[in-house]
Amino acid sequence: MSKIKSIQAIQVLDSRGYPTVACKVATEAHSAISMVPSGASTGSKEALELRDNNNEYCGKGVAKAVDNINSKIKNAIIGMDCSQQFKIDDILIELDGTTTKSELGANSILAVSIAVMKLAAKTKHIELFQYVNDLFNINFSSEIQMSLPVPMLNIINGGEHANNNIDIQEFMIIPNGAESFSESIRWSVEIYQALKTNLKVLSYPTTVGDEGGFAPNLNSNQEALDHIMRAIEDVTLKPGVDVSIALDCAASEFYSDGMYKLKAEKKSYSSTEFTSYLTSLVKSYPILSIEDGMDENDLKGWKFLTKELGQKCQLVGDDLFVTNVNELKEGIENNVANSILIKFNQVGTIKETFETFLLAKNNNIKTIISHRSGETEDTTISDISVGLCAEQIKTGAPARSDRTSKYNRLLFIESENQSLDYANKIFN
Ligand code: 2PG
Ligand code: MG
Repeated sequence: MSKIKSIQAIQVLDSRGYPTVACKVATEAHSAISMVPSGASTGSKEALELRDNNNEYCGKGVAKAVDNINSKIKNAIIGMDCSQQFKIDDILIELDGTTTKSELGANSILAVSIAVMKLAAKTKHIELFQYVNDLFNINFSSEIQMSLPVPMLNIINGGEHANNNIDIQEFMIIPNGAESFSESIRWSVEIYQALKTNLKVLSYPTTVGDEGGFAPNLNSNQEALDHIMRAIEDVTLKPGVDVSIALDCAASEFYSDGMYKLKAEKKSYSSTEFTSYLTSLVKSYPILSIEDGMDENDLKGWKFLTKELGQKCQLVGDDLFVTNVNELKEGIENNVANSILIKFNQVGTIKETFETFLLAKNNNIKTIISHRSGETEDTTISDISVGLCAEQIKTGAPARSDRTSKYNRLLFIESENQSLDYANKIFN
């Protein structure tokens, strides 16, 4: 028995300089700390992030969420065995009692859920990724293996993540030809630095956006793609063979009155026209993956996009599925998208995150474990990606410690566990 002896939450800062919830949970012998991330381009059906909305911290304080942990949540789970993750998560869900976690806040609930999981791994003296794997397999009578994920690295930032004119939120590289996780990181760093040099030469600013990618003002989305192609070639890698491209359109952010409105290009598209726009990009560039290519409520658009590009491309539902098992079920029934972004703060507990992941696995939906644009030094998502054998991880540029901490954790896992598979076969 590893009884929880103490739970303490405080406000700390995230990578955007706003408060977020940190939680420390301890047994007699061990303790673990979690910090929750926060999104900017959030899906409307995400679990609620409780903010104070008062005159402190520009209204972004999380004192209420912290208080909820230090009072109600603490009273409910103190004395429980920290290895009873699913039971504890059930208690948290019940204590909140709402479908959106609006009573206690998904930020308070998730902080506890993660800290409990980390603590249990420590009490068992095993690595977190190993514990994640055991937890999943035992609870779902499953036999998933472990592997290192293929990274998707965001090197040009736009949309809600940057103060520039680019409409597409994320231009990412997938080093799909690399033989190992460390090789994929090396290639990505070389491309990132080549891109920086090229932007400098062209007198573009090399300041970065929320996820560490460069954020210049450009004339079009194609221009961003051209810069990336050139950077890949500059380091003598082959676009499409060694390194491919992924986009997160975050299309809900530029969809209004039934139209997709691109401000950089001063153009407006219906969902059929926007599908043709994306199809032409896929024809001209080695794009392997498109996330949120349509607005989260544009079902007709999603169906059309999936029909047109679903065989050629990974089509990822982020705002569309919000890591919610019911939303994913509906998506499967409607045959929209073929991959899912998994973000635990969209749903609020480890248990629910795993349930969504299980449904995806059982339906051959590819899984991408993801950071949020507001991050901390917490690297739990790296361990989750390995422990759940997720095909991919998306965690920003290979720069800025809120992003590199996740890659660095994976580099350590790789170096200490040489027998782990690398999930590169998915694209090859
Ligand atoms: C996304 C995420 C992470 P945010 O849209 O995929 O890149 O952004 O956390 O702002 O929702
Ligand atoms: Mg997204």
